[in-house]
Amino acid sequence: MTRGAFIVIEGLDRSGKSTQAARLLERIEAASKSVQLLKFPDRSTPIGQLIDSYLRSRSDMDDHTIHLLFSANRWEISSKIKSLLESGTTIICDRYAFSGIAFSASKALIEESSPPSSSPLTYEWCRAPDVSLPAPDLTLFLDISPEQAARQREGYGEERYEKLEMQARVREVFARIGKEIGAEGWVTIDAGRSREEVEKDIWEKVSPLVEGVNGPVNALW
Ligand code: T5A
Ligand code: NA
Repeated sequence: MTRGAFIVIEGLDRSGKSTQAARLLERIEAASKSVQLLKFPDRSTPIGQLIDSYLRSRSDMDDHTIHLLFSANRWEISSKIKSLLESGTTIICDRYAFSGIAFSASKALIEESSPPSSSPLTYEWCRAPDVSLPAPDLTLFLDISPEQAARQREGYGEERYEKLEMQARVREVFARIGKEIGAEGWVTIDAGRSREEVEKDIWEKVSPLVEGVNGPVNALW
């Protein structure tokens, strides 16, 4: 028996994740397959509303607290993810736990706003709350230089983490995560090209999985 594939799209801010997630959804629907698009943070839940307010700098929070809320926002949807996959639905997920680690682990080194007394968020500490969430079958990392993302993509700089120094650090942490996951589960896509070129590369990687995946849903780490 096969199940649905769990496909995650990751990348820096404004790398084109939502654009590509929507195109991928259309392609899979056009192939008459059952598919659902998810996005993290899911700003629609009560936890998601706290996250939204923080990202728009309408509220402040301790770095540990906001990190755990991002993770809780995934846990509150984790059983839905698992049952959708088991029922044969492919899931496309716009950001996941890897963003959680990359952004929180980066900010500790960058943000002057952290009070001097707060302990830094290490890579290991940031990873811990997401351990044993459903694991993606494939993560597509949309790679773009922070400079290019800022230059050619509208709206850059509106939210809290959209600053060049922060994004450069985030990119380094993503590279570390990609190495740990390994080439089978983590594919880097050059997102500095046209929407069509990026879409074509993504489809090449995803189309074999759309027929279904064998074996149980894995656990993250
Ligand atoms: N975060 C997230 C954490 O700190 N911890 C966590 O656990 C999680 C899950 C919000 C922030 O939260 C942080 C990371 C983020 O800083 P979000 O809600 O995903 O995360 O942010 P959004 O604002 O929705 O998305 P992004 O800013 O990341 O943008 P996308 O989705 O990467 O880019 P997209 O597709 O919206 O495109 C941006 C613009 O570029 C154009 C588009 O038309 C659009 O105008 N564009 C292109 N232009 C030229 N060439 C291309 N190939 C293009 N593709 C898109
Ligand atoms: Na987006």
